[in-house]
Amino acid sequence: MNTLAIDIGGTKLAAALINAQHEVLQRMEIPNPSNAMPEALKQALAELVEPYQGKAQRVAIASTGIIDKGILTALNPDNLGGLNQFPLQATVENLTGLPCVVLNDAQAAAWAEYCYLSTQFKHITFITVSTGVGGGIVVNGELLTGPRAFAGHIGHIQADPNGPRCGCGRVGCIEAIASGRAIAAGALQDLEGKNAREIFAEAQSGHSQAQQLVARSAQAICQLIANLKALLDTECIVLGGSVGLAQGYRQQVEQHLSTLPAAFHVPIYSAHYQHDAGLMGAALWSEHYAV
Ligand code: ADP
Ligand code: BMX
Ligand code: ZN
Repeated sequence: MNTLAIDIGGTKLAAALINAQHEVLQRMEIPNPSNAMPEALKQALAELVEPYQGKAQRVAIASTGIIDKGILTALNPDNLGGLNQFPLQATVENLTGLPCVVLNDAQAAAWAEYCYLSTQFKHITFITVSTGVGGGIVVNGELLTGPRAFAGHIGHIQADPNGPRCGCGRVGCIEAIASGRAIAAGALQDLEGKNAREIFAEAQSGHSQAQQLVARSAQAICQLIANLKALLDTECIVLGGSVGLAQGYRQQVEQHLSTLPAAFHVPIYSAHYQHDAGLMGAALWSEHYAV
């Protein structure tokens, strides 16, 4: 049985075939059109699934946004061009003629990382620091999705009541301070217009404003982790997303966390499945549900 796994992020769409041995084959990526027109996402999905026609028996999708009963709604419309009530599951079932399972990208990644760690831990929290900041929570071996599929949207916990307005409409969300978009939005002078990847490269070569932007992000994620520890007594944190996996970032978060009281300490791992955690998690979830 091959699963066509799809990961819809605020910046990119990825797809791959995942076989029965859980190997990731024929991976590809295209940019997310980030357009409010549902037709733009539909076209991008058509382009993405086309090379896989006839090669898979089911589809599993991890997507940014609130994914409730197969319908995608952006919580932070800035990250997805304001898409609202997009019929994701039905669209992909029509495009491929295959059964399709859909869940939030960070919830999916949490499931993959939990499956990998399950002999060691029963309570883990995955945090993606990427275009936005997302989360997936596993408690006692169960993925929390919630009655409205909203569980784990930890990027929208308030970090600073005087902070920048978040695209979700709240003020000072962690996402508005720590995400890739927030890092880019905070850039001034010679850094203005650069994306988070470029700002990280500047920080590596000693640019002090770039270093401050990265440090501000890492500090906000550290405080989020301390809050999660107090709320859930989670046994470990798994960090993913391109910012979360960037060189030196996890170490900065660990450094800040080590300065907090011991009760808030929790081990932090980089995602075992790296940038494929969402793809793998969706595929494993579809097996779990045997669609
Ligand atoms: P998505 O949000 O689509 O899942 P990513 O996890 O790649 O995608 O996150 C995209 C964000 O990560 C963007 O803000 C981008 O600038 C930033 N980014 C990409 N590569 C790197 C890198 N090597 N170092 C730091 N930031 C990166
Ligand atoms: C946002 C939100 C979450 C998502 C998180 C990470 C939208 C469109 N997305 O908080 O659902 O899990 O970003 O998403 O409101 P990514 O695009 O950074 O991978
Ligand atoms: Zn928010």
